[in-house]
Amino acid sequence: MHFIRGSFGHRKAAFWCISQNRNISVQRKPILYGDEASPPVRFVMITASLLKTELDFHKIDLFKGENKLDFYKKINPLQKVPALELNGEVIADSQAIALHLCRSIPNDLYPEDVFIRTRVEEMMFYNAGVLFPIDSAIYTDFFAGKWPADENKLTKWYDAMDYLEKKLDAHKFLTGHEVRLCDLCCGTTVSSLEILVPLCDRHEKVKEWLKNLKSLPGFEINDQGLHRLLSFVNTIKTNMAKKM
Ligand SMILES: N[C@@H](CCC(=O)N[C@@H](CS)C(=O)NCC(=O)O)C(=O)O
Repeated sequence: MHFIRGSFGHRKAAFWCISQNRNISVQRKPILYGDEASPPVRFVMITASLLKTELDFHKIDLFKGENKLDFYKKINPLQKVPALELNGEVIADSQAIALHLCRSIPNDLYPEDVFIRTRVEEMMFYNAGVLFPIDSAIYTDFFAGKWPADENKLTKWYDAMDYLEKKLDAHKFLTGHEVRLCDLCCGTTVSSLEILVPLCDRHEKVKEWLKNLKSLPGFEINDQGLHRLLSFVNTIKTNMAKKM
């Protein structure tokens, strides 16, 4: 086997090889850029793991500001993680990445049934439009030294948890008795903020749901990321305590 053209640059992932006088296109594994401390990154990692889709993980250390480096800005001008590079294209949103992976392989996370899909998307939009922005706003304040958390944001968070509690009243997971894609994205978000803002007593179902998710294969990825996030949270808390 002999390479006739190769490009390992960040924008062009594909390379070609020649074998037995026939051109064969060899596609590299998709590259996932991210930091496991980030809930949307963990969401993509868990999805890929459950689908048995291999990704090359390229660490972008958020705590070293690597998302602001020139090379990464060229990959994702939004300077956010995750980003997935495949076939020379970049997808720069976790929900879009996870849906793309699910649409490529038949699976139960995002089954063919149109109405189940709609229910799954409903909760994915809830994560993207409600849960994640609150999580992100509270964490941004925390890392900027604004602590305790703003009451207004906490109220919004607990209201959002009330809605999940209602959703989980009738069944084990957000849309029914099976785990779906929306459980993964909402679960990574809720478990991340839980480190900083514990759930209330009235959120028993949410706690039970998190416990159920934790026992799923692939969800150890979440624990590893939370562990990394927690170590930064603890460092900041220690520094805050020293200043008091
Ligand atoms: N909607 C995006 C959100 C991505 C996002 O905000 N990621 C955060 C980490 S959790 C990030 O990259 N923050 C870096 C920064 O804002 O500088 C997704 O779900 O992919």
